[in-house]
Amino acid sequence: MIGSKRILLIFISILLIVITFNIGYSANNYVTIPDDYQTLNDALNAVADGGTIYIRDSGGFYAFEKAQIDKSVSIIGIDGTPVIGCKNDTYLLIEVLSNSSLTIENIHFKSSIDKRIIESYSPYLNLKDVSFSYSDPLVIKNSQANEDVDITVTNCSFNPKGPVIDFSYNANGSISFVNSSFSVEGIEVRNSNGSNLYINGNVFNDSGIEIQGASDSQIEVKDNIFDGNKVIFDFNDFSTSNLNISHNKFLAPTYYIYNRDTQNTLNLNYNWWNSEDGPSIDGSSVFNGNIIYDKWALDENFIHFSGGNIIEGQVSLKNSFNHGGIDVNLFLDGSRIDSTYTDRDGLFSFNNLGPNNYTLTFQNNGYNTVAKEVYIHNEDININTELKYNSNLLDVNNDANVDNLDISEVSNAFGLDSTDVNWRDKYDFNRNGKIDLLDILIILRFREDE
Ligand SMILES: [Ca+2]
Ligand SMILES: [Ca+2]
Repeated sequence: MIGSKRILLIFISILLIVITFNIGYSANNYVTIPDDYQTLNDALNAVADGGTIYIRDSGGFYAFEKAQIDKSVSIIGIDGTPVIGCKNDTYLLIEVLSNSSLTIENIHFKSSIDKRIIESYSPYLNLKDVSFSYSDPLVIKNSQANEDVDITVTNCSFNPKGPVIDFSYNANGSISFVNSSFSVEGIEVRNSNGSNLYINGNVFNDSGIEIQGASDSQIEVKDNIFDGNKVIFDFNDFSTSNLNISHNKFLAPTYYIYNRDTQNTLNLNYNWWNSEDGPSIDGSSVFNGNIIYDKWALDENFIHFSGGNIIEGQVSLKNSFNHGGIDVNLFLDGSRIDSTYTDRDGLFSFNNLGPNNYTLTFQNNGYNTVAKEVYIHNEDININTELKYNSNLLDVNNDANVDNLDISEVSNAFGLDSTDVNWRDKYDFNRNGKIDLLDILIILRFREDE
């Protein structure tokens, strides 16, 4: 009897382990629609917190009922891009609750225009490679004050309705729209107070950006293309000094730009307005309110700007009487965008430069090249530098040494001046038009320093 009790105990223990294991296992880290579950709600119930729901593209259309998300979950399309929408009687497809975080990748949401796809109260929302057509696609809200939001929309497309940020409470953190496209309606921000707003690298077609309420935060609208027939900027109550709307291409022929905020200037400098003459405000375009746009790109590569800044300065050649002909090159992002030579006094300048990080190089045969990093924010820059000669200047007989043979060769030309028939520039190290003691001293001093 004791033996069989023991066996029973062992059996129960094993059973418990198996059950526990199964429970652990059944909180699935991965579930797939339609392989494991047919509906989004069933998949959400089955998936573990932190898990992933894969939706397989079957070539058809998934019509789901409203789903509430109250955990951390990723929803990812596989085997193509699955097309998903609301069931006929459903108004809202995905409600993201405040205690959750949601990632969606590679899904095409398609529903009639009166149906909302995502309404989020979560501070963590990450959409990537998601396209929305016809629907009321995305409304982002918040549920308590001073949360660190981290909302990113990358490589997504919205047509014809755009996403809406509509916070009820002040937030921290950031909201980013990156490399996405917006048609007909662009991005609407009703309130994003406190959180930074980054709108970078997007394409807006017949659309734009409406901001009402974005104080105490950074607003960056950079590297976007505004195309189509019209572009709309409508800013109101954006009270922040940290506003950067630059390096955008306004290609649309008509723009409606409103600044309804009487306290703050809407700074639209350093954009490309599809003409080297800047924005065209005659005809049907409207610039309304306190807006500045007196500096603009003169080319769509954003190299030169009307009313831009100057980099100027003076370069000297060490121990020389003449600083002309130094090769000065200007680089932006590794590409040479301009070049010039110094005059006799070593002076040079580049004009019409916009806000960027530039690199300047100063080159002259026989001298060590000098490179300088320059950042223009909104001011002129003055650079002074000196180039030091090297052995290439002084090794006049080209034998890779600076020695008595070079001194002897220079000495043979001693006393010549630049009007003489036998004159050779290369012996006149200090460029004073004479082969004299100073030139020989330069060799002697160089050898002492070595
Ligand atoms: Ca030599
Ligand atoms: Ca000389």
